[in-house]
Amino acid sequence: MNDKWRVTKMQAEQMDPYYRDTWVEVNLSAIEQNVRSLSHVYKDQNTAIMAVVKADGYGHGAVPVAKSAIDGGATFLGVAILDEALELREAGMTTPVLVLGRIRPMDARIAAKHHIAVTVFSKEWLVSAKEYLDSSNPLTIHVKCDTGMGRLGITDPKEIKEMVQIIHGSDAFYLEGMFTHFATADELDISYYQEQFQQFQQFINQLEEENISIPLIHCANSAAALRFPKRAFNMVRFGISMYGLSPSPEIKHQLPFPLEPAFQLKTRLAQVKKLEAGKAISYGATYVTEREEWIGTLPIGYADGWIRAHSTNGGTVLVDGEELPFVGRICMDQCMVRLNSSKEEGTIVTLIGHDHGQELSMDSVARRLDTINYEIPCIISKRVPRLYFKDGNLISVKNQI
Ligand code: PMH
Repeated sequence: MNDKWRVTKMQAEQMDPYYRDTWVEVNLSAIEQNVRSLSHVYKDQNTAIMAVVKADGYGHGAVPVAKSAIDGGATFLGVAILDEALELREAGMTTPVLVLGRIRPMDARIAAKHHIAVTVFSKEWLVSAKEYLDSSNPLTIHVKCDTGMGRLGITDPKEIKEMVQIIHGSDAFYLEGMFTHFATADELDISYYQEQFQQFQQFINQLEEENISIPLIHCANSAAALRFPKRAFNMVRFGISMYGLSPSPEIKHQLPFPLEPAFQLKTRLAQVKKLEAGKAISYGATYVTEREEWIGTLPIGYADGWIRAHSTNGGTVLVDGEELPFVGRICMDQCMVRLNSSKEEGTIVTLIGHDHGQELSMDSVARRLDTINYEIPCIISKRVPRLYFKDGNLISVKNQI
């Protein structure tokens, strides 16, 4: 058994058992380091780091990622929905959390009870939510401004005044933040980013005109935080690059420090067989062996988020450092690859990550599926256990089924 699989008794208590040969390895040291590297970029300015751990930490696991981000210097957490915020609280985390999406007014009380900050972008919402709140437990609010993303937020800087009147007029609310979100901060052409930034500045000017002071002003996602630190105000929302991935291939060369990817997807050969020429593989019998071929069956399929397009779009895996193609259609729980030679059953197969000095990067896998790197770890399903490594040692396992 490899050394990295050896665990202490205390660590063993953090281990969910799992009974399959397909798993994700999350390198928590990489996450911690990516956050620490960002904090060095901001060492001379008073800018907090929010670790964005929505969607179960972009598929990596929200709680362990959040803890590592905090070890690296993050002081705030961001999620998309209230349930995700409550998961962090249930895990005993007391770090400030902001829900970046809308919550229902009737859920304002539970958010307040758990000290979870929420995003607000309408007066009507405030009026409704007030019915569910009392001054002994005020709800923390960040007002969202739509400066050109066209998603959530007030569009007119003048609306700020009326919202602040309602917020300040009630002991049930505490106004902590104002923010916006960029649509194109990861593009080489920064003109639209600049337009959005100027529009956000209008909202800030409005606050100054009305003599309203708000402790936290934030706008930067990873791309903006890495490229434009002087325009980050006092908090950045660090998502994709905390996981070691570039916000886009175009700006990879502009990043101020090397990012360390945290996510690898591995499986083991379930069966290896030699087929003679003319034998069909998988549903539809779309692949037929041209000669005598070695075929390996992998215990991962589209129900694990390993969708059929990986095969139809010319996907590959690494086995003992060799890049090998998928053959035939990917099934729900299994798929096949063509080997160059006989391999022992149980040999490790890398679908994303490193193997014997070779790499199949998240970016290359995303390109294969004509999508962005964000999407790939998010869609690897809960059926695949997540194994957490720190300093090269396995420290915990999460199996969500
Ligand atoms: N802030 C908000 C409001 C977001 O929606 C996101 C990511 C982030 C910060 C972090 O961005 P980053 O991962 O680029 O650093 N949101 C999304 C999204 O809605 N779809 O893809 C990423």
